[in-house]
Amino acid sequence: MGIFITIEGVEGSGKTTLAGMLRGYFVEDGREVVGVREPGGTELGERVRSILLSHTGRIDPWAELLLYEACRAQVVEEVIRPSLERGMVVICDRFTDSTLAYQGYGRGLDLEAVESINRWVSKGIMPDITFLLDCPPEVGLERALGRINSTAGPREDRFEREDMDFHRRVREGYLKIARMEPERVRIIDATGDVESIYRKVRDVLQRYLRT
Ligand code: T5A
Repeated sequence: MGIFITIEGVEGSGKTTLAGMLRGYFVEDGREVVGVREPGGTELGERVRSILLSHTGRIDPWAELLLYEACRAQVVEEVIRPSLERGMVVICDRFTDSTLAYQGYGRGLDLEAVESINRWVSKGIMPDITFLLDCPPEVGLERALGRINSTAGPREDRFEREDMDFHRRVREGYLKIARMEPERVRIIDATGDVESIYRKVRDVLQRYLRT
């Protein structure tokens, strides 16, 4: 089996940036790497992603949960499982912890129900290691907004428009998950610059790979 790495955190915490750097790290090391994002990663998932992020009307929280899980079911079967079976490194920008943090802690859906659906949909596939890029939501949203205001950037999405209390619940939710699973979920202070965050992650990863 390959290695399954997930990257988690609040909006704009630097997940996509880090995912790209980690892909480079493994490629240089001569490993075969596949990068995916959630929601997305498959044709079906990318289509559902655009509904999830740009729908302007209200989406019922359970409907929202099931749309995220539908994307996950597809990407697990189409990309993650076969890549791991081929011995590849899979780097996933968000996975089941996002659902527990956003739909569970953020939206207030029943945590056990969310965990149970997560388990069904990921069919026993669990990340080997998860990097939680932790920063106050204000910091992440400012970065995300900086990108939106740049000419090439996309417009803000449904979650970036949520109030600050929602984002704080999401962050706290992530920290609770990390406290419950300290072996798997490594908290990385994501308030610094890109290079220093990458160095911290690379050090943890190298120690993990040696064990
Ligand atoms: N969601 C997702 C759920 O509710 N439930 C679920 O189950 C799942 C899977 C997905 C949305 O869906 C929700 C969560 C999300 O709201 P997304 O676009 O994939 O949306 O997620 P975002 O977190 O919104 O992704 P972003 O691209 O906005 O944030 P990233 O990936 O954390 O940050 P990144 O790397 O793109 O960086 C953002 C900007 O900051 C700069 C970058 O250059 C970029 O411009 N930057 C830094 N600037 C200063 N210092 C640093 N250290 C920086 N790192 C990056």
